[in-house]
Amino acid sequence: MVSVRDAVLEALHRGPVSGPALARELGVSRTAVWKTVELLRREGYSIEGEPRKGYVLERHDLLSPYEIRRGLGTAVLGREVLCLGEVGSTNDVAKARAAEGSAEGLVVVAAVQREGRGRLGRTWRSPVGGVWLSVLLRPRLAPERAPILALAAGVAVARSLKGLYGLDARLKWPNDVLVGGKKVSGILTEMGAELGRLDYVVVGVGVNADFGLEALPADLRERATTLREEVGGSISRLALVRRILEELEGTYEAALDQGLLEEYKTLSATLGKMVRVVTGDATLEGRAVDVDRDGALIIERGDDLVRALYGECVHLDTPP
Ligand code: BT5
Repeated sequence: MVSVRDAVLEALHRGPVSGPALARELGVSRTAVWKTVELLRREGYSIEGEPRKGYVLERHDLLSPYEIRRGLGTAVLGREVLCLGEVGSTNDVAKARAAEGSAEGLVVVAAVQREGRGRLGRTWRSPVGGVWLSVLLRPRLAPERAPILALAAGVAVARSLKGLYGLDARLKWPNDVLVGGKKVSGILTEMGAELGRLDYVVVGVGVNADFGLEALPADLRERATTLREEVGGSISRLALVRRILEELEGTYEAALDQGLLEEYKTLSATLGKMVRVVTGDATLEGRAVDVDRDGALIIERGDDLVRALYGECVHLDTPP
């Protein structure tokens, strides 16, 4: 059953409508409509009452499950959506829900992260205005192939930035998203596996969206950028979250069918470059020549080809 609240909101999304017309359409009293509009206003929607048109819903950037899911072009991602204010890390929330048995497709979005995490225990700065989201997946995939999902997320973000803002986003292996050589987005995938079987993968995506560089610490400002800086105007987090989910559903399926690599390679800022990759105990240096089906970087070292499945990658022929 659709609630009166959702029915009124849906009608307002379609365009201006008068109180009496809305009451007739929904089969409720005018007072019920008026009270619902007041409720929506308290939730943060800006709804003007205009003499001839009736109620008009102003453009907004409210992140709510309803707004994210409304007409979303996905079958699986976003089946359940949690929108939170301030959290430690959206990945932790999603992992806790995974352990409780939540289904594939759960999306967790937060306004601010106090303890946003990068890879290898690093910190991810997550001020107000960013898109901080995690998606719960339960793929049929061998655990060692899980890194390919991080690449899928990178491609999804790159496609979204191109599609929404025309930005030429590039991927630095494994999955930093760069605009103009600067990091605008980072991806952290974490998995739960048992006896060689993947139980879940949480794909965490952070995008510096609607804030200026001054919101990041000084030491990051050289290497990082934000969409607001690149586009030169405000960014709708709602539109971006929705687009990322739609693109990610496609790249996720492509990754499972092994149809993702060619696109990943064309977006790569790493292939062809001299690189240094530090994995746990080894340092590999040479020319990045390929990415294989598991998402590993193939490095040419003299006459040898060596493989890095994870690690920290530095481009040697461009300044860091
Ligand atoms: C990443 O790690 O790039 C993964 C970032 C993933 C963040 C998302 S947000 C939603 C979800 N919940 C989480 O807790 N995490 C995920 P890594 O490649 O290790 O890069 C981390 C490094 O990037 C830091 O050491 C800084 O140098 C830099 N950095 C930190 N915050 C940044 C920011 N907002 N923009 C650009 N660079 C940043």
